[in-house]
Amino acid sequence: EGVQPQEYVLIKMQVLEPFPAVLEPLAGRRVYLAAATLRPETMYGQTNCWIAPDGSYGAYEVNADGDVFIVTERAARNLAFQYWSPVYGETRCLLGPFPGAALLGAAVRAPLSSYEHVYVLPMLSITSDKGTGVVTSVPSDSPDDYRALQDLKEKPALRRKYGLRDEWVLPFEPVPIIQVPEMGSLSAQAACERYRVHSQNDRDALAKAKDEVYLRGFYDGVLLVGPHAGQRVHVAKPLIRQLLLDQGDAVVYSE
Ligand code: A2H
Repeated sequence: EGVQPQEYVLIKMQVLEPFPAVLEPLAGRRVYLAAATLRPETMYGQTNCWIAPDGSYGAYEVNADGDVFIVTERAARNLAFQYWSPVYGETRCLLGPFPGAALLGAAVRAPLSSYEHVYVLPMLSITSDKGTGVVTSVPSDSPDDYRALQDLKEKPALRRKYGLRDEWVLPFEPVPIIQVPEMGSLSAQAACERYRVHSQNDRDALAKAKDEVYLRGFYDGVLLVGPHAGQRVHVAKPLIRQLLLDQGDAVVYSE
């Protein structure tokens, strides 16, 4: 953890019924995978939800309304000290710990996404030392997300290894949501091709692609979709963040 507090937006990705076996005791409740993001303005482009298959997660009651968040234990402890916890400083673990792998293939609702629902898929680079251990995937604008999704699409053996069905992966194409001059409207793909990122394990090439996409997208990017279409990313970002919070589709989380 850094010296400065980091403020994330947690996107509430509601788990749709029928629940995966591990969540069956929670049937009938509002259960969310809470994905930590620094880029709320990109939520129009969500295509899936990432978890660490070998990571450890729990289901925690997070407010007086009985909402349940699936996050790491570390994130649950931090959440319990933030304003919307039912009892200050106290976590209420309903289920867990269970491995991320138990969530693979769950269908979730992704707020603002053009896909009606998306699926939970594995990402090996998720660490348990920041955010919630849940990451939402925006392959149009995140080289990490683009390459991890491409790996699953291009490698049937990788899908088989994790027991993933083709229909959880193959239909989900990156959505053009931000136009960047000279890079087009799928800047993560453009940068991964330019820097020859051939797998999510090409860490050096991936780092270069990420630097370019983040800088260019934030300062020169223009939104293509939603109520702020036509506006610059850095202008639209706080507005879309607030829209997600007002709709009840996101909460603020710091650590
Ligand atoms: B971002 P920082 Cl479109 N392990 O959201 C690995 N990555 C994690 C994580 C974890 N435990 N928790 C969050 N993240 C990702 C969107 C996005 C993100 C876009 C572009 C860049 C980007 C969609 N994925 O992040 O280390 C989440 O992915 C660039 C850094 O705390 C989160 O925002 O600075 C970001 O990394 C938080 O990273």
